[in-house]
Amino acid sequence: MASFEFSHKGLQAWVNEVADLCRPESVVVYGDSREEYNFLCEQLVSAGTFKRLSSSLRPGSFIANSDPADTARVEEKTFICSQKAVDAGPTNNWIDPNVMKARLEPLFRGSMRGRTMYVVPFLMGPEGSPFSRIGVELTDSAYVVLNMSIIARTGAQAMNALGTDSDFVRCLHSCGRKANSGDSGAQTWPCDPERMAIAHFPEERLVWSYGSGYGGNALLNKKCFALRVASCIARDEGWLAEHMMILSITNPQGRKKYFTGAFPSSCGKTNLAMLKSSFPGWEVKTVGDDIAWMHFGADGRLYAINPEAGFFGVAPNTSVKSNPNAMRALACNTIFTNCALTPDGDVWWEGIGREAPDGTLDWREQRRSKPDRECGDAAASSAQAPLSHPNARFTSPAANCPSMDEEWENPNGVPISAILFGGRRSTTIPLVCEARNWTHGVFIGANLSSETTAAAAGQVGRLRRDPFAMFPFCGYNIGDYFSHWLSLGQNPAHVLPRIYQVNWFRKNPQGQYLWPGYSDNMRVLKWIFERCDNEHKVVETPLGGLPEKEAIDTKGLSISAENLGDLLTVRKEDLQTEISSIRIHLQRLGGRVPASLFRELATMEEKYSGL
Ligand code: GTP
Ligand code: SPV
Ligand code: MN
Repeated sequence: MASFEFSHKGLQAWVNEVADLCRPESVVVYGDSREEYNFLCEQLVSAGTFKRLSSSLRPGSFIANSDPADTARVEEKTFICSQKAVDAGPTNNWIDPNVMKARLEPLFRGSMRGRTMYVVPFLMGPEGSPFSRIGVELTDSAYVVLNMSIIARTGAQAMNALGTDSDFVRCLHSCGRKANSGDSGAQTWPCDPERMAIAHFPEERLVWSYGSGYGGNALLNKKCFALRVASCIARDEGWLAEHMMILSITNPQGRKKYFTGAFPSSCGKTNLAMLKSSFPGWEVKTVGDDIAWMHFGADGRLYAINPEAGFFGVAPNTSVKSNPNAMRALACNTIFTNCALTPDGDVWWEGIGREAPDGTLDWREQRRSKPDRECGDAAASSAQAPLSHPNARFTSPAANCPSMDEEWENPNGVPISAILFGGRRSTTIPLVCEARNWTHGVFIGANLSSETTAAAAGQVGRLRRDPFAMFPFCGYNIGDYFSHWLSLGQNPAHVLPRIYQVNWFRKNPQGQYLWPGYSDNMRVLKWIFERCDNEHKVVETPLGGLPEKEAIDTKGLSISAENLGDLLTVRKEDLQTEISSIRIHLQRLGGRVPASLFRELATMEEKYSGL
């Protein structure tokens, strides 16, 4: 049992308290040395949770398959337990904090029996940055520890930051065990999906997660801390914690700008952040692929840091063609979850760009042979059960990624020139449009929408409004969140980034994408870059300013004039539906939605009537 002495009294007290409750067999502090990392990998190989991949094809890498009932974030079982229900607001499941604790305590009681409890201090953000924050996760999952050590800064960097008295966010995690599963703790993927709960106590800077070992449910540094709890801290302190990628773009004259972009889960952040430009002289580099913490600096500009140190990226459709930088990042020292395993010890997924060899094991460890082994787009082979799970993921260190920007760990962050909002919209939303001003940009963010994806459990392809891509991640009342964004725009000292809406996913009536996407998104980034320098005219529409057709550089692109026309057309009949859908959405979000967003809706309607 806990025989550890921490010089940090608060940490000591909390570790003792949790060990008393969860009754682990031992308590181990994870220090992030090579030896500790390898030891845990070996342990997971012995337990059957990990399989080591071929050391020549995929050195230092492992594959894990989760329980089929534990493959994605579970939004219905995610709670914001603020003191008052109204502070959690309409987008969150709320339960009184005392009620939630009384419900979860019996589940945590003895939940770590027969297991080790790992103490994992972690730092979110670059070492020495005034914007970085500390957390400690207590977990009974070695799989979680290893993933955390890749996507967050664990070990000495975190310990040093913690010191003897620094504040930290408390993250308690137990996989639990299914009722009647015995006490052996020997399952390869322990979990308790029936009783799973991911509970946030924002006022206490505390997270309790029980019953899942997967992704954002269990790697508590990521969505739980860096978005849900951090969004509350950011509101209190006047900054922003956002579900945004961060990239840099350099033009042929060597001038560089940084953009952030909010896209809902599995809607293209990682791919955009790692975009490989095909335009001579233009270059894109990566700062972050999922989360941005942003602060206004002394010069009035908005600066962003990436609080993470690695990627937990969507595997399906990642290929040398679609995302060569990600393929390099996952070439070694990577953990793959719910991918398929080839007979020669490599990973495979739909859309990897080559055929699956005969005898490939699918993510449920079933051996598969023709005609399942089709190569192609994940969606195209949906007639067969896919070999990889649609939310299969790779966990890779940023240090592996050849496109990291030289400033990606700048403690002060990088200055942001433009903010992008995008989602999967098969109709209505054009390839790109520009917000008229900050308030209109906040209106665009507030109404962001997408067809749902496999990143969260539930139906895929259903249109939902996902404000700022934060619907599942904003830790407080979304109306207050909109007000927070609006208020930052009212400070005359602030030099505001421009705001854009983009849509790579518009389809023709046959269901085919109109836009090639991926590296060709560069053509849109280039237009935005030039707009930030006041180049080009825009065509005013009720949605915002569209590019003139010839302003999008299509050199070397084989796209029909008709398709490009469709991508840059705002249809009156589509707008009518969009306006009523936005009205329902904003009304449903309730009384705290700022009046200025309804005024923006009225303006949109006026412009629509004038068409
Ligand atoms: P999370 O990690 O869940 O937050 O996802 P993300 O926003 O980082 O999305 P990601 O870049 O991983 O892309 C998700 C899926 O969309 C992958 O299967 C991509 O191949 C696909 N995708 C990304 N960009 C594009 C694009 O421009 N066009 C098309 N058609 N698909 C894309
Ligand atoms: C997302 O769903 O937005 C992700 C994956 O980035 S997870 O970490 O599981 O939340
Ligand atoms: Mn994400």
